Amino acid sequence: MPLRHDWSRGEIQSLLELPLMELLWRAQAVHRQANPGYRVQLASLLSVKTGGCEEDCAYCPQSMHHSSDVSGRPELAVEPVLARARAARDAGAHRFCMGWAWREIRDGAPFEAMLAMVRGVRALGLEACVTAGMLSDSQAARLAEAGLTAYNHNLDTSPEHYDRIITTRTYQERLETLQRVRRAGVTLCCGGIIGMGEGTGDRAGLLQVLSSLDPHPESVPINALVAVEGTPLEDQPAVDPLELVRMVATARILMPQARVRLSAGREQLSREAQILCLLAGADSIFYGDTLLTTGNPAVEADRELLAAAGVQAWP
Ligand code: SAM
Ligand code: DTB
Ligand code: SF4
Repeated sequence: MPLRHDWSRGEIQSLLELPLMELLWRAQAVHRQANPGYRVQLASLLSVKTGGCEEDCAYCPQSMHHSSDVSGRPELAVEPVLARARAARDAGAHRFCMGWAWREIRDGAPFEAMLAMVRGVRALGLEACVTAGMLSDSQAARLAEAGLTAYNHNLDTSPEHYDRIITTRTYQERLETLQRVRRAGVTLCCGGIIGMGEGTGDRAGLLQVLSSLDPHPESVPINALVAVEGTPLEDQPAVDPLELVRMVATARILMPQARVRLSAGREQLSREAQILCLLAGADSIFYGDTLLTTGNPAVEADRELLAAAGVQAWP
């Protein structure tokens, strides 16, 4: 089937609302063709610069606008980061993702350190991903030159719901950042979060924008909100795991070749719910005991999960 970039919001909403059995069947058919071995990529995550961020993303414990601001942790230097990357590789990870709680990248010593980290991670034989907010064309080019595999920058939600979640930067600015990354020849990691009070129409809206990108993002993280105390979203009810299954399945159908990453929120999911997400077409998980500032299932638990599901770690 040819890849489509013209899915309408109505079509996407109809997929999201299909009877679950039908939705899973369709997603599996697409997934089986795109990834016949059901291989799952293990990506490890490390927060290099934690907290004190100028943006006001309502979900994020790293925003200085919230009482949950987790600043105070020292920014990590190149060597300790590469030691963590080596340990992640030795534990079986294939991708190493590094986060900076920045509104945007600025030139200077921390950016030079970021470039050294990217080169070091690549030299270990790992894919390297960075998430650090907005960037300029020349910064994107320098990251590409350092060997960066992917840049993560999420759209998070629909254009309509976005203003209720973030006021300090616009949806349009996010789209422009994505274009800069693409123009530099770095692959895109771009997805969103469910459980932030959005409706099904908003979820369809997010997936509509993602699937209209041409080419599709190579990587699409689907996060379930981790409601952190001190953030404006601390009292959001937990999302129904089946909603996450629906989101993953629909992303898989719309973007057959993308790596659909079952991201934040796995600690709140049963083993069976996670396996349903794999069945729905998720082909990557974050691997390691922490995400950026919150928890993630233990490495041993994830090894058991993959064994129970009968899927292989990538490659
Ligand atoms: N500051 C950079 C940025 O926002 O682009 C990079 C780091 S930021 C923490 C990366 C992504 O993590 C966000 O775009 C958001 O989708 C996700 N995220 C942050 N806090 C989360 C939470 N509490 N629950 C689920 N996802 C979250
Ligand atoms: C993404 O979409 N999810 C990851 C990664 N990209 C950087 C981050 C999840 C963060 C969850 C909250 C935290 O641990 O601070
Ligand atoms: Fe800052 Fe990123 Fe958190 Fe938003 S999501 S507050 S930009 S660290």
